Amino acid sequence: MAAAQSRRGTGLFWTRLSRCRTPGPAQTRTGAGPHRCLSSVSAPPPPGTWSSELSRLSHRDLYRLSVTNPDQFWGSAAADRLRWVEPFKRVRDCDLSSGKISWFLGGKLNVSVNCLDVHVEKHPDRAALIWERDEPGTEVKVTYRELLETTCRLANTLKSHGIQKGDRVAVYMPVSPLAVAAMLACARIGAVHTVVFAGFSSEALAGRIQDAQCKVVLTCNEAVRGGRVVPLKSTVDAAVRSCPTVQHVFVSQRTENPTEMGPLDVPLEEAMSSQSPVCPAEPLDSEDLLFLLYTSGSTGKPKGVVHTQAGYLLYTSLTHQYVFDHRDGDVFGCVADVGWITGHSYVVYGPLSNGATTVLFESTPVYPNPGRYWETVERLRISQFYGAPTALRLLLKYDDSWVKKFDRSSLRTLGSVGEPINHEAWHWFHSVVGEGRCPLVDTWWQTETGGICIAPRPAEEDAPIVPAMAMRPFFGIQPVLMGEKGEPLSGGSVTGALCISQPWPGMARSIYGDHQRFIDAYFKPYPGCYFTGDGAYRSEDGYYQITGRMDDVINVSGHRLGTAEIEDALDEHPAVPETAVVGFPHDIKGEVPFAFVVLKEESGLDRAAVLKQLRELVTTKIAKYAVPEHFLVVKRLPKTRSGKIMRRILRSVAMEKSGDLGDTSTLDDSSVVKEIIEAHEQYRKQRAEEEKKKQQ
Ligand code: 7RM
Repeated sequence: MAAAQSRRGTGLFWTRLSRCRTPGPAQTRTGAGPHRCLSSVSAPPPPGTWSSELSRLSHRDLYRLSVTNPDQFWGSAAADRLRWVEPFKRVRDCDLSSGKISWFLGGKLNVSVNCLDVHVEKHPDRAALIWERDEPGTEVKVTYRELLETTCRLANTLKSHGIQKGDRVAVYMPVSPLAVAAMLACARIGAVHTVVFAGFSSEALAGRIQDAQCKVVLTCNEAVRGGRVVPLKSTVDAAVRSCPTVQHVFVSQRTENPTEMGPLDVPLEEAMSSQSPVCPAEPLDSEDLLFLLYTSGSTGKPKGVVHTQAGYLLYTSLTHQYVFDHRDGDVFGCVADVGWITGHSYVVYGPLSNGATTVLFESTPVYPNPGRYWETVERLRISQFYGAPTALRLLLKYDDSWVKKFDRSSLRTLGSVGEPINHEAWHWFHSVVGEGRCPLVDTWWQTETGGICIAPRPAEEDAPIVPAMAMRPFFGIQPVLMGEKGEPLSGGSVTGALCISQPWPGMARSIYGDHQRFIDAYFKPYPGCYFTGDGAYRSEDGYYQITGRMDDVINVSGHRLGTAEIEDALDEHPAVPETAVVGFPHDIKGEVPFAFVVLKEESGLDRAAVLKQLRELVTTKIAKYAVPEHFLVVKRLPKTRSGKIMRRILRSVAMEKSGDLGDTSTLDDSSVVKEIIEAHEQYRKQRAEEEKKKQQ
């Protein structure tokens, strides 16, 4: 009876839909103010609705449906696209103002089954992974059947070492089939993975392990990148010394170099070989934790962003298919590291849930030469290439022949992620790499959004891609721009704080161990809405363009960094009472940290030595890429009467825009500005001289 009713409801809905005029993006935005998401009580749509009806709709109609009837849209997508052990009873129960977000309530499923078993049933011998190893031409293919077996052996290994549902597992590994199997093995048994980018220092790793209270760590003896070996095991050793929760460290042998094994260490391949290649999948609640991923915020402490099972999987699966125009048999090439959210969503979960062949890129864009990406495209016949603007900006400096000598005819879609893509990089990517025939999707999203939220939809009817923008909200995403007084801005040609007014299944659910911080950071600034931390511009046509962060987060080579994290590291130096770090433009990295440093008034202080120690501090506390490119020693920092550092002024000085400092009336002592400008003048001269010497 219930099913019959909602079927009739569906029919009615379509009649209504077919009669209304098609609103363009400019129209859909009006009225999209900060809403409370009312808890939905409607029953899930009947099975088959997605496959028989919705998937045939145009993108425009799908978008309209997704915002007018999210229960219908997401309910049918979830019912038909995912395999459930227990069907869900309710599509969503959300209230953004209190940070309560639940999707597909009452349902049970297993993410690893959806990424592996369902495809093994249909095409066991299709390549799930192509591991593009550091040395070109040494790629390794892993079929869906093999990946399932490896995942099960790893899952059984974890189980036999006491890992149970809900336990946290740290993964500190380079991009490799075992890293993917580790993530999926956790998903299979209901453990929660937290992948830590293998470029982070031992202290950064330890901080994350401690916060998540991980029971085990999975790592490799060494990583291989750009022809060099990078020790990983020794970094883990140093980290776990201060991590009492860690009971075992599993060590995989990426290279043949011997590894010193301690009492916690278990050789991973050996342990797996004695395990069964079959492991029953744990049925998990839609809202059980799938993973934590630490990301930088505006405080010194990175936050463990929480993602859960069904909503995340559905969202990555749908975005992967629609944004990239993924089709059966495609080879999907996302060159991100699995240590970042892009690696989670578009190397692992999105592509595998769609049965794609996904590339694991272990190398760098310039190893052994600047043709590496395109030689890989030719050799692996890559259909979609998804990368970061920072790499493109680096590559376009070389001769175009590095691109043109390779066959790129397999490419169908190009994608960009992580930071704004400038016009030069956009055009080079589109016309040189894509020969002008592949749509280029500039995808905006965040660790917290789980998947792509704003991107062009090239497959949409009469929707041209405007270089470096034309970004439209994905299904279910309702962007709102907020003005300075917190009011929603309507119309085109406006710039404001980018918020999203309705929940979507892929959004983060919490910050691990600190739900209040989750609410405060994302839902308090604009009550009832998710605040992204970014600013954005909306054109007359209703397209969005991201203008950049509005908080103290910077983006170095597409890696997100809190300036406070760097300041905390610098402040540990005994001769440094105070520092302030701001973002400074860089033509390849996008942004680099610029540090203003106050030194203790000590006689005989060796400045050069202190600065060297400061660089080392940041390397050991965070990572190499976080080391400031510029250090400017100043006597004092500009502060308000309440003692807050005015970073805005420092940014202007660094950018040499000191003629335009804005309002300085709240400064405690305005003479500090002159002091800093003079110090900067001197610094500039000194840098210029050093440059000259270098060139001679
Ligand atoms: C996927 C990812 C998120 C921050 C975000 C933005 C910036 C990401 C774009 C972009 C302009 C883009 N997650 N950002 N994509 N800015 N255009 N297409 O990068 O959590 O690591 O970073 O990155 O500032 O808030 S992330």
